Amino acid sequence: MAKYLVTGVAGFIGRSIAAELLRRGSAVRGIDNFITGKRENLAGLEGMEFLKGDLADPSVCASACDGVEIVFHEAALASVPRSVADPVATNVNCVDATLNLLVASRAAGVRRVIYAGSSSIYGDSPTLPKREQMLPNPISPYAVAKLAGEQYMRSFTRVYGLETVTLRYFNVFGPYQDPTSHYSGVLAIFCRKMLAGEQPTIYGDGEQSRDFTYIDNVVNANLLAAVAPAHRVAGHAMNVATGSRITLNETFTILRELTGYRGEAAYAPPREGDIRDSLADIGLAGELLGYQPHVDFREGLRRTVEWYRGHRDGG
Ligand code: UD2
Repeated sequence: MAKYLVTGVAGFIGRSIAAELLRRGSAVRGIDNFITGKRENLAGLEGMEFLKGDLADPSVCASACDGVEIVFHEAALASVPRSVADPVATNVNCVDATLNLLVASRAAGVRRVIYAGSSSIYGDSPTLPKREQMLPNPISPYAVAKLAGEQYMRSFTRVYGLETVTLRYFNVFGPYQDPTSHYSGVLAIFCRKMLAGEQPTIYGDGEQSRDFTYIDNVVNANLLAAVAPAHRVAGHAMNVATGSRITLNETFTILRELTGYRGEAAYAPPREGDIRDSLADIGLAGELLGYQPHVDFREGLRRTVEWYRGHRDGG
């Protein structure tokens, strides 16, 4: 019987958590509906029990949670612009799915749910770095949905005693991230295009900044959140990031070195719902989990480019 459930296991974050759990010899169940997850991402996870299903269906959530002790809830319809184009789909796949999963977790006697929160909930307030006690100020429907998910987490701890932990991820990147959709993360898109000799597009003036976080740091934070004592972490939300930021223009320059792309970037108008600057204070995750980012931005980007170089077909 699986001890761990990973939702969104065919997405790059879910897949990376599952791979590490399997590497450590744990029994893992994974679920995905393949709306954005890729079947190819399940390669290497053969030791895992896999369920194809949609968390919007409560009976699917019940089967997924059966016998599980700890849930890593990574499933979501990510992307700010996707939510601007279709806010209802984002709500169904982020909010309804999360509530169904929590209800099923409670019914199945799951001990802890660790939730993939998002830095987008901080919105565009000029204060940097973002600290957890700041008032959330979501702009896009995606940010609203991610915030609703974390409020449900907190509620289920307070009302039902289910241990929940929200990890607010800051712009995660790394191997297995889908580079093929225009809703993909910017670094995945840029790596694929620049390795193929195609011109990337920067929306806005390129001076927007992000606290881009390499995937291994996020996996590590999740595993720490799984073992942290409940009295320290249950019902809490904390930033998971590197605590440093870089502009898109600077990123483009580094990627030119790493990929060998010699052209310039194209510039286009800023995206709706975009925020300007993002930077985390990671002190709370350090205090509550013992979290430290072990892989910095440059090293993470180097590893990511190498991975895409070996997977030119987009997977
Ligand atoms: C948000 C969240 C992030 C995560 C993600 C999921 C913030 C600060 N971050 O990421 O934590 O939840 O949503 O989707 O809210 N861009 C280009 N060219 C491209 C693609 C993107 O210039 O081809 C720009 C885009 O306009 C933005 C930046 O790159 O300014 C980052 O965009 P993104 O979609 O990678 O991530 P973002 O910040 O919306």
